[in-house]
Amino acid sequence: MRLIHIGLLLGAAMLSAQSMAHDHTAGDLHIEHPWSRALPPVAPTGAAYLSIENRGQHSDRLLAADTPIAGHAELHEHVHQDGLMKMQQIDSIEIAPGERVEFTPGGHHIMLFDLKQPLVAGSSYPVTLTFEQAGEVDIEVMVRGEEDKGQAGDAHHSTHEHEQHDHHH
Ligand SMILES: [Cu+2]
Repeated sequence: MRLIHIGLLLGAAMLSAQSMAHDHTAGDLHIEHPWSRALPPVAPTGAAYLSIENRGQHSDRLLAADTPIAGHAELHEHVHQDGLMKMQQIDSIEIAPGERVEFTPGGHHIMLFDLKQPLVAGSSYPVTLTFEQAGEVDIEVMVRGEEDKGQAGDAHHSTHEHEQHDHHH
């Protein structure tokens, strides 16, 4: 645990792509690049993004997310409705065998309500994911500032398509 923390501190100090590359494997699930966008201290809500790959033979479902830095967290998706982009809560997300589910701005995300601490660039916070099969999985989410834009995730999806999208509930 101590080694992990030192790694995070060094990564944050360098603000390099390396600092985002802390993957997590839980059974058949491989979780990559958990990150949040840095927000002003007054922001009441935030969002976390990541990708989950199922390298096993059996389907799993992400059922819930929880973090001590927020009053509560929900699984959300974006839907196009009447020409508008809207968010709505979903109960769970299936991660089928051999598939990768991406949580990205403008797509699925973990919505954080009643933030108890600001999302400061370079910091990180813990999130517990609950899966139907894999059970509870603890991950660490990196908070990225503007200068880190485009470094998380893969090049095949845009990270800035919906960055002006507000989270209103
Ligand atoms: Cu949301």
